Formats: sequence, C-alpha cells, structure tokens
Amino acid sequence: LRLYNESRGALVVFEGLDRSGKTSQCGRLVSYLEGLGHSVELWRFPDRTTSVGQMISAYLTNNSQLDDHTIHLLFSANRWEKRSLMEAKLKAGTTLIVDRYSYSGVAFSSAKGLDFQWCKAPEIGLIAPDLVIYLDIVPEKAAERGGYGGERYEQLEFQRKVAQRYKLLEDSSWKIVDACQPLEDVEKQVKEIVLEHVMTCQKGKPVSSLWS
Ligand code: 2DT
Repeated sequence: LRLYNESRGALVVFEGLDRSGKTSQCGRLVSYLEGLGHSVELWRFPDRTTSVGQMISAYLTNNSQLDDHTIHLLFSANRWEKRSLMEAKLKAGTTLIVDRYSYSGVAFSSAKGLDFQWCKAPEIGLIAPDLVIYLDIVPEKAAERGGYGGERYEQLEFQRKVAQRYKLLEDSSWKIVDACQPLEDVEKQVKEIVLEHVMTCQKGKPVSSLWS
C-alpha cells in the first residue's frame, strides 16, 4: 500500500540574466530553509558533473564549438537525465532550489535566433516548477556588477536579447522580484514568497509537467 497524501517538496526555480544574483540568493535561501528544519537541496543547470554536463561546460568556456541546435538539445538532455531523481526527491518531501531551468534553455537559445517553439519542444514533459523566481535586472545594471566573466554568453548585447525572450516565457508560476534592490531586501522578499509555496506543496498540490 502506498500513501499518496504525504507532503511533498516544492520545485523552486531561479531565473534571470547573468549577474542578477541567482546563485547568492539560492545559497541564502537553502540555508534559511534548512534552519527552519525543511529537507532541501540546491541544484543547478547546467549540471556540469554529468558527461553531458561536461560537454556543455566545454562549450560554455569556448573549449568546443557546437551547432546551436545541438547545444540546445544537450542542455535539455542534461535536465532529462535528472528528471527521475528530481521527481523522487520531490515525492520524498525534499524541496529543490534550482539555479536555472528550462526557461534559461529557451531564452538563451532563442536569443541566438532559433525558433521559439522549436526551443520549447524538448522541454515538454519535464517537471513544471511550483514557483519561478525571476530576478529582474536591466542588462546594463547587471553588467556593472563586477562585469561579466569570460564565458560565451556574458556580453551585454546578447543579454539584452535574452531579457526580451525571458519576457515571453512568463506564466502564472512566475514571481518577478526587483533584483536592483540591495541583496538583503531581495532575500527577504524571496524568503516570504518561497515559504508560502512550500506550504502549498505540503498541502498536496499535484506535480505537473511543462509545457501543457
Ligand atoms: P551558469 O553561469 O548559471 O552556470 O549558466 N544556459 C543555461 C543555456 O543556454 N541553456 C540552458 O538550458 C541553461 C540551463 C545560461 C551557464 C550559461 O548557460 C546558459 C548561462
């Protein structure tokens, strides 16, 4: 006999431009939830630890060249290879805080000129986030924050295009947080929003799929 009504974890995704503060906010949030006694894990995509992830990493650091469609599908495959583990964790009651997900996949690839619907297609059937926190920052502000690193997509003009694509992806699971505010203010808002969603999932909100 299986029990279906046990509380599950929440899938919380952070999205936003490079240098919008996703990684810092994810880290702080995980510590906060742990402190409250929640079972929680920090994930990120791309997950560079898998063999697919290593191909992606080589591409991002300009150590390999790949056709735009090919790298898009690798990013997607990198999520698919973690899908069953993700589902198991959520069902076991662990909340996952995820730094980037399918929205990055579509925003970045379509910003290069790939067809928007084509970019969404391989993501269909992945687990839908219960909450997407979009850290909203204008590309110029993000660029000022200590500048971009040396990775492939870290250029102002390209980030502007990515921001436009992100806007097309907003849905009812999104909460937009002004990421130009001081870190502590962003953190406070993020905590409040996330706690509320964690509770909703514990009350039995069903897991759903992208993009249906
Ligand atoms: P990080 O700097 O966060 O490691 O991201 N990207 C990411 C894509 O183009 N497609 C995807 O599906 C994902 C998850 C965004 C590395 C870069 O990879 C981009 C920035």
